[in-house]
Amino acid sequence: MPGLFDTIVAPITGLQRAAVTVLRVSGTDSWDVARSVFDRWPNDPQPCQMIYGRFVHDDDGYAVAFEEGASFTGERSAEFSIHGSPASVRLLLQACLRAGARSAEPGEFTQRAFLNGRIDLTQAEAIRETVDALTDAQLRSANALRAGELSRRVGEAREEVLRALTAIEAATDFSEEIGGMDRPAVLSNIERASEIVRELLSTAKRGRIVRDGLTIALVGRPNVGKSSLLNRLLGQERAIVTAIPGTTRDTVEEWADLSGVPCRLVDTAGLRDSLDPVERLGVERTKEALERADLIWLVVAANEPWDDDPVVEAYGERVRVVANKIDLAPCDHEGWIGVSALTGEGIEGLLRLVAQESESIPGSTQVTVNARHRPLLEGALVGLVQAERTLTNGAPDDLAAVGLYDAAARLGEITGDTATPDMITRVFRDFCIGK
Ligand SMILES: Nc1nc2c(ncn2[C@@H]2O[C@H](COP(=O)(O)OP(=O)(O)OP(=O)(O)O)[C@@H](O)[C@H]2O)c(=O)[nH]1
Ligand SMILES: [Mg+2]
Repeated sequence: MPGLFDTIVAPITGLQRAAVTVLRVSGTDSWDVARSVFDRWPNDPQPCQMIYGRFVHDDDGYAVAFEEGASFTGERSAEFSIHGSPASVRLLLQACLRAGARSAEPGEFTQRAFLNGRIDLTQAEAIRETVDALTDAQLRSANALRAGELSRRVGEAREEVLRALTAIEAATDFSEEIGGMDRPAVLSNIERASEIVRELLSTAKRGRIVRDGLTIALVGRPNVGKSSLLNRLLGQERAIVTAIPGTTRDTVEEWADLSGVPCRLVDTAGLRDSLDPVERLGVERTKEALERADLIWLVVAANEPWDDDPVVEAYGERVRVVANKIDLAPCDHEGWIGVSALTGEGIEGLLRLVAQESESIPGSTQVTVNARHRPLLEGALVGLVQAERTLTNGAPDDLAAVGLYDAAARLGEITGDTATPDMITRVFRDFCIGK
């Protein structure tokens, strides 16, 4: 990003037309910029107090001053609330640019907050997640991350690793002065660190479901009513339904909020051996959908005889059998969920099942790890396990330091303590202007 110390400006509310839009100016010269564009800017502004006045482009509104160390970015800054018409926003932006500010890059306000030590990398991610949250569960999860719980736990694990490392290094460098290493103490440091890392990793699946939704694949033989079920759950005619077997050729994905759980429903091409090349490609895609689904609903027709299905065997515990068309024949199979996509009967049972599968997701405030944290935690665990093995196998103690250094670096990358500029840029890459 250009000029880390430039004074920057951008609207921090949405870019669409609104009653009010807020512009933020951040950087050493922000108060001078404010003085140039706002007629009532005091010589000695009181921080966090709204002042009513007129802006140079002849709109009226409020201005607020923030002191260095007590603003979102950690820098001296000013915020202007003006009428949110495209013209008013554009004219005030231009006035700020003329007064010496430059336009903020996407994510630049948050990046400065990180660089100034106001937040760590996980909290920066949490800001993006908070802004992007569509469901209650996503907002709660983002808030938990923003509160810094993950950083605290990762920090504790890293502290244990650093203690173990210090003990090993000291014993290697000053063995004559301090005698041998306290092996049990070092091993228990490693053990405690591993425990925290394992515990955090155990939240990864739930984290993914909260963030990306529970992926549910609807699969089964042609014509059993998979697309009809999808449409019924969405409350709209999303997928084509006909009486002709092989109607769905490609996977159809759609978001749905089922019992408060964000779900990605994937309707698939009916599974059968076909010579039609298009249908065969569709069946290939069905197989891909099976691989990545959290949950597989094997749809069968209640009015047709049941053969053991290879899907149950191949995907075992992820599969639930949904017997559709119970308006035509009853479903008395133990453990199956009977529904009718046509009449809506039994759909409530299916929704209850979703809520059960997602366990406590909607009400949970527990912090979870995301797709960036997970491989770092897994890598850290590998280093910890290697170090523990080295120490218990009678290999030279300083060899254990290799795994521990690696673990400490990876844990530090999660919070940003040891992240390279490249990694930091990657975190901020998906932010939008004004964040
Ligand atoms: N009676 C009854 N008919 C249904 C029900 N659900 C679907 N159908 C009918 O079954 C036929 C097939 O429905 P689809 O939803 O296209 O079935 P599909 O499993 O998606 O089929 P493919 O895309 O070919 O794999 C249509 O004629 C639907 O109207 C139901 O619950 N009861
Ligand atoms: Mg279909």
